Amino acid sequence: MEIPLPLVARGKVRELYAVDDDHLLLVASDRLSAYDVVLPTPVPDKGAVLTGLSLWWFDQLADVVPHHLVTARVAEYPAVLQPVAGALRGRSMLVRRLAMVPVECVARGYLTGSGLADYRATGGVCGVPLPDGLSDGSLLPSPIFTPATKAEVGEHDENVSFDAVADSVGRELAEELRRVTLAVYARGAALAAERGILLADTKLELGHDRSGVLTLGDEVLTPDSSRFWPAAGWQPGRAQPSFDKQYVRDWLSSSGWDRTAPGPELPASVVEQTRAKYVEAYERLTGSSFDDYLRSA
Ligand code: PZK
Repeated sequence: MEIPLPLVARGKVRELYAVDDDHLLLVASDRLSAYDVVLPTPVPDKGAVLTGLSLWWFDQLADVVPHHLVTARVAEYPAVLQPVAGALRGRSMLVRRLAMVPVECVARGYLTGSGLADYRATGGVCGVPLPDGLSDGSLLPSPIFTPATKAEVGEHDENVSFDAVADSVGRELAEELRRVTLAVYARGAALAAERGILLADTKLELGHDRSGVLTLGDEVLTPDSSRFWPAAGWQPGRAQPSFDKQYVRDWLSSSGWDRTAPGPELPASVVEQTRAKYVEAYERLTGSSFDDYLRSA
């Protein structure tokens, strides 16, 4: 469905549109990426699950940091969007336009991914020293702020030190980014742990609103911005199973695909199992029915 607004940015699996000088529309698709490639087969309701989770987290985090959400009820969207309300319901958010801080704000409680690569090369992550003997999936002694700078399209974000962030945006703002990022991680990890889910790491986008208040943007604490692991399967020393994408990864690994674009179409059984994992993540974390969320949007 064509959205009748100017496109501001297109991510791998979502789009951002200009509504007016003060507002943007964030739209999450049902596309899924695996091994950095967007797959041709959508997962029904994935965009709605991620949007519903973000909305719930914004609410859970309201006493930690203000957020950019205005409304996600399509009936409250501007008139120009009413003809496409059906295509936006559940998977979009009307947000305040922020002046984004050009730093990917990442918190890690467990070691994996680019953090593990950094650790193996330097003994720390983003200049934060870590003890010897850690392996893939290890619990860190305490959560750490591991900022990155946004890479060009197609490249990976580059991990940078806290001092590099301070040189770029000023020490005072760098300290505020670290404090907010670690506070969001702490709240997210504690809540997820109560539901049997480990929050390995998470990436936030922060910006300043028109009054200069640091504000949480984008999506937050979703499976696309964070690594969720089933607590029951955690075992450091190997790659951890992904809460949401493990059926996809297992199927892709046995498919003979060489991980170059385009990826293969997924079988219906893998799509259905993966959709069920996304819905399960929503329902376990929020304690609410996903169908109720869809009805409310
Ligand atoms: C903004 N992105 C990332 C998200 C994309 C790209 N409230 C805001 N104000 C100003 N800018 C942004 C936001 C938000 N959120 C977010 N880039 C700019 C992004 C989704 C799809 F293509």
